[in-house]
Amino acid sequence: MRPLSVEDPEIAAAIHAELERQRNTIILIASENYASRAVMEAQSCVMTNKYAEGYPGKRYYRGTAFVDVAEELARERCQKLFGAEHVNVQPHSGTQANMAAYFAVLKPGDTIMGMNLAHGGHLSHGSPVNFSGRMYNIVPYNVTREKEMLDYAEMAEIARKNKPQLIVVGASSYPRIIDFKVVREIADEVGALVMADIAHIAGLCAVGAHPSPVPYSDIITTTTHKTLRGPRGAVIMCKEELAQAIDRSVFPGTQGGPFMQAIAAKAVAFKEAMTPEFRDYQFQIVRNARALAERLTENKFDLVSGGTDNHLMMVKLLKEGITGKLADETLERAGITLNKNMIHFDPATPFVTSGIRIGTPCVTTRGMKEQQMVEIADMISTVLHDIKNEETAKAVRVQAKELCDQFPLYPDLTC
Ligand code: DSN
Repeated sequence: MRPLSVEDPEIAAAIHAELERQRNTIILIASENYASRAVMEAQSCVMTNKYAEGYPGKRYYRGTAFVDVAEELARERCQKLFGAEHVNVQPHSGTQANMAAYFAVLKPGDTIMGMNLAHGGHLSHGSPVNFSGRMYNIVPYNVTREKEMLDYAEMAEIARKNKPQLIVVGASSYPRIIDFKVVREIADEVGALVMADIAHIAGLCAVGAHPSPVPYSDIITTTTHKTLRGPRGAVIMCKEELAQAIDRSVFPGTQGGPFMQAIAAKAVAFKEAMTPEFRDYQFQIVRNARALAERLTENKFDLVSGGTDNHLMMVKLLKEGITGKLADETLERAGITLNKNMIHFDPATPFVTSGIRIGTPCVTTRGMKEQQMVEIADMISTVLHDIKNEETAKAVRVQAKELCDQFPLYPDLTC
């Protein structure tokens, strides 16, 4: 029972270095966030020791009274937060949630319509290298070349032609509002179910900063660690009539013992998400994204679809002749962490790419507002416009650190 720093100084040092990295760099990865101290405490608690296969009140192990309390609270709070009919809080990750959802309502070989990964979708929405693309007949839909947004008329055409059993709607790099109501209408016309994967925008949906998919979806999956700002993990929400199929598909269908410490932390995050502060935070994420996008546009960068309605934007670097890979590597040396990303009709490979994705959840959690977004946009622009000059990256690194110092992160944590 020795402390980590004594038991395993190498891991303790790596954790400490990661804390310092998070403190001292500007993190713009659209899918990341900083969980609260309470969420992290719950996530590293003694519930990690407990096996609890099954569900509250019907477990395959004894000694589950207290983990049952945590799982019931997580379910109830998530249900209330989103207005969902049924919730399963056990999925370990977004892809596992999607797998369980597919297994609940589809047979191998059934047809899924999902957003093309290269146009902003997710691996688990039917990429050929993922289980989803290998097990199901995938019919992708795209954004248009002109507006660089979803074209619902084209989506309807594809649905009429292919008669999917399931339409998956949701994205990992799409900067615009998704019209869940129209997707429902398309699905109803062809007799398909709708699954909304709101991993990126869950926090926004919870407070009305993005329209909710709940009235229009049979199943909703989301991770809990992105805009929702909880622990790493996922949940599935669904209509009451699918509750049993979803629960069976998670356990015993695709998972064994749930991570009870993660479920406790999800419960904490859902409680936090019902506060007025969380609501303000989500709307500030969107205002910050808009301010950053506007300044990048003023600085002559091209944004996919010309801007953003949510927490992220995609910058096309074709005109500048810079790859996404060179951009994210150089920006990291300048103290700014973001990721390269395919843009639609990208001539480069997924490992190189012609774009970068920028998101505001992390910097907004630090308390930054529109004024700081302008400063960050200018730092990014300075680096990208002088990408071969290492001195420029070094100078921006000093500015990035100064900005981070004004918005301290986890001031009381030591590791
Ligand atoms: N890998 C996540 C992202 O960065 O968007 C999605 O799961």
